[in-house]
Amino acid sequence: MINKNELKNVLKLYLVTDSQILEGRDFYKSIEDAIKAGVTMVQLREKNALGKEFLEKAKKLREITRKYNIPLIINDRVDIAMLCDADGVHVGQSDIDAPSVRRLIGRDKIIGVSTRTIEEANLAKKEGADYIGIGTIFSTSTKLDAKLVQLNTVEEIIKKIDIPTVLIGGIDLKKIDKLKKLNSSGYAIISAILKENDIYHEVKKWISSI
Ligand code: TZP
Ligand code: MG
Repeated sequence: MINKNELKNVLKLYLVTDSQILEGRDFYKSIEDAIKAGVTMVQLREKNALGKEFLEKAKKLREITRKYNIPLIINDRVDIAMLCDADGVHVGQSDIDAPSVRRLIGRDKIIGVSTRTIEEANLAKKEGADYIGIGTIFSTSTKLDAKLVQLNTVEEIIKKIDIPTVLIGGIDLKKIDKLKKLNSSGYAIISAILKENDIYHEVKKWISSI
């Protein structure tokens, strides 16, 4: 069980999964390599998997993340999170609302909510989110329907709302310097890590630059 006071630290380099980006490379080995190199939290995000496959992946990732003492968050699916005893759930604006998620998963688990505006961020905090995702920061081919958030809005949310934050969307090592001054607790990354052939080496580079 993760201590919520640790949340800011574990958001630092938050790996979000996408099996498509791996293009046939081994899913579990890829995630384990990233964990060994230092990612601080993992979110299982499976937009195309049916329940059975999703649950199987969640259980296996639970074993791997436990071995390294890394929190595991499940995207969208509260049922899967409960069944694999994940550390929490991440929901977007069109998913089950945070208070309902809380009723199901209990007060000790983590709820993350995706936000794009100061109003959404305020509401997420009020409704009991433990952290908020802010994005899309830069355009990305990983999520084509994503809408960009201006950097001054990101800055305003981080300054005005007292809640751990993670920035997401199109973030890579070249763009990270631009974001550091915003003082987000961390960064959520898919392709800039998972598209690399040497995931371990890539994560090491991230660790030294953030
Ligand atoms: N939500 C907003 S952008 C995004 C999600 C899940 C995709 C982020 O992926 P990448 O490859 O790091 O841009
Ligand atoms: Mg969602």
